[in-house]
Amino acid sequence: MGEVYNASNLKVLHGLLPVRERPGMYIGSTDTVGLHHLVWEIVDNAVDEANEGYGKNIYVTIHDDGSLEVVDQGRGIPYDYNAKEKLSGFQIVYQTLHGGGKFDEGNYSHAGGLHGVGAAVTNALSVWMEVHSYKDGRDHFGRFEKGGSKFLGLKDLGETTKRGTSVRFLPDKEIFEDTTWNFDRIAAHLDDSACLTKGVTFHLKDERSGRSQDYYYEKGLLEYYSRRTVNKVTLCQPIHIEGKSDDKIKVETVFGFIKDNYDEKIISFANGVRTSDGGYHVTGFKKAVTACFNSYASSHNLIKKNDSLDGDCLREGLVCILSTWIPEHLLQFEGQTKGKLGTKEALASVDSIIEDKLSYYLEEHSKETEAIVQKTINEMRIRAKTEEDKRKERELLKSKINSFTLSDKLTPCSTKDYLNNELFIVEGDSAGGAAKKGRDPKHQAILPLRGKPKNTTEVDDEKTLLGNKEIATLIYTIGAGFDDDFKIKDIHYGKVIIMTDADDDGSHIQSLLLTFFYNHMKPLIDNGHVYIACPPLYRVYNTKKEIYCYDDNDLKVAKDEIGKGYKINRYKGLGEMNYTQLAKTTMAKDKRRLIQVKITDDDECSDKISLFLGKDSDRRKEWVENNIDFVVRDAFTKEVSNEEE
Ligand code: TSJ
Repeated sequence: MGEVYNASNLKVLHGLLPVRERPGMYIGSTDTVGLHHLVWEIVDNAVDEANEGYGKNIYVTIHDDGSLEVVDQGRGIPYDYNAKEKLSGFQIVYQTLHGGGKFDEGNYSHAGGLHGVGAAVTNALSVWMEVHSYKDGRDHFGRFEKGGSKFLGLKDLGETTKRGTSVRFLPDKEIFEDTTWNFDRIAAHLDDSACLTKGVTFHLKDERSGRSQDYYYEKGLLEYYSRRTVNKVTLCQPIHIEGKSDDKIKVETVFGFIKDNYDEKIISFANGVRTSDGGYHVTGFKKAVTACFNSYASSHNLIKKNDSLDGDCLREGLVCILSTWIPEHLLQFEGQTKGKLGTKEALASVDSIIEDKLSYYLEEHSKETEAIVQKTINEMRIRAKTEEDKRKERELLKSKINSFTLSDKLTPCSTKDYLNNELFIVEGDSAGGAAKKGRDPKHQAILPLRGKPKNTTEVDDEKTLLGNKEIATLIYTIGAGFDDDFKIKDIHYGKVIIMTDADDDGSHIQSLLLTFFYNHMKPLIDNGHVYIACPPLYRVYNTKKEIYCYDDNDLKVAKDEIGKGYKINRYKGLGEMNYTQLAKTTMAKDKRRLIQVKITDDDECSDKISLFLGKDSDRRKEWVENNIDFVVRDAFTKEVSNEEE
């Protein structure tokens, strides 16, 4: 009987070759991330079937031989001959790249698969694949080999009481760098799938270690929400809304507000795929929530007639899980990593489903709603106040500067040849002293800054800066105003040179100053007036000669040049140099090395500028190093003859 392969089915197809030739196009990569895509392609098909209401269990087994098996309890894959395609159902699913595993229009299938060709892609990248379709009381079996190019025919293995599909495959070592399955990675995916497919149990078993774990969410998203908000004080019970729009878009969301929390956390999915960049479904959600709370607030006289609640303020403390299922013909992903839902219809659908139900809900839960509205109003007040604070502080600084008499801290220079004059901003009073003595008094002025502000927060840092007397001096000294009033033609110095040590304090002061210039005197940077001084790292000398070195290459050259019997001084900071050394190196127009500060990417810079003021000095330093372009100017490291010393 059906115990033998049906010879007419024994066919060799080469339709899958493109997948083997360019696996990256189909599964992203051939590393471990790509390897696991093979599993998602198979599992997601089983999940789709469960989602349609067929089957309550999905079994995933990592076998000892390196193969992986997925079993569901669905309708079983159609195995019969398809006259139009002249192929059996098995072959269409596993050996062709079009259409994938779907025989009907499969309304809400997963889109996790890269091009919807799921099972065939996995087959193409496997040494072998074995499939059982338990359907109509019979067990139909098929085996593929050599990346799906060889089909050994369909076998009827006889009667069975089972229902469902089983797929087992061995990934090809010729394709993947490493074919070792990662239990935790698979577990995390199954956990996500379980949450979105409530009532279905995912059984994961690892024969290699004997480990096994089940994933089951009775209430789906609601439990996911509870897990995220455990131990948190919330302003309301979780709000659970479900619905389906006219264009058959299904929406489910669970959300709530956490007290005294300022984050907005929206975890969104479209057809079982995480949309980490949001998209139209998220926009629809925000629109509905803002509208409902606004209409509640005005109809209950919680806000004035023409006022409205700000959406951003409303969403502070929001935790939301939003899952949408979009009919296949409407489903569209955008963005480089396809992490954004591009289905425009989702906006109106999600908006109307949520608005419909949420407006009733709010009326029925007036106490909680009022607390959330109050939180929003408070937040709006705080924000308005912060703006007001900022304005006041500016005014204060302005009045300070206008009434300022030159601080005795500044050591000015004697000529008014502004563009040839240089202002050295020096870290610390002692380095300031040396700089003062070593300078060219005609053209070089010195402004010492005190040690860095300690333990400052984002806001405090800016405040410290603006409230800092030296900064006020700096603004006055540069002489061209600041912010909107800054006039580049009025600057009193052609070069503003930051001279600090190459240590953490030095780089903090450096980034504070650069931030200050960026925020309040941007044209100064744009026009190339801001520089960073580079003190030498070494002095190589003998009794006759000395050479200052600014990097290791200089050092090599200097050692050769001085020759036998050279000696080396290594400088750890400006403090180790006396004023004559400073005068001969870091401050000498013809010998020093200066770095001109330029903004490489302005947009990026605006985005990241808050980083400067944040707490993380390592990240800040890294950012300054990566994004502010250091262009070496006046780069002279010539030999210095030692006349006096
Ligand atoms: F990935 C895969 F294709 F290999 C695969 C598919 C793997 C696993 C574990 C399960 C499945 C799968 C496919 N499970 N259930 C189905 N169902 C169908 O293909 C199917 C069956 C009947 C009908 C019908 O309209 O009668 C429709 C479909 C989509």
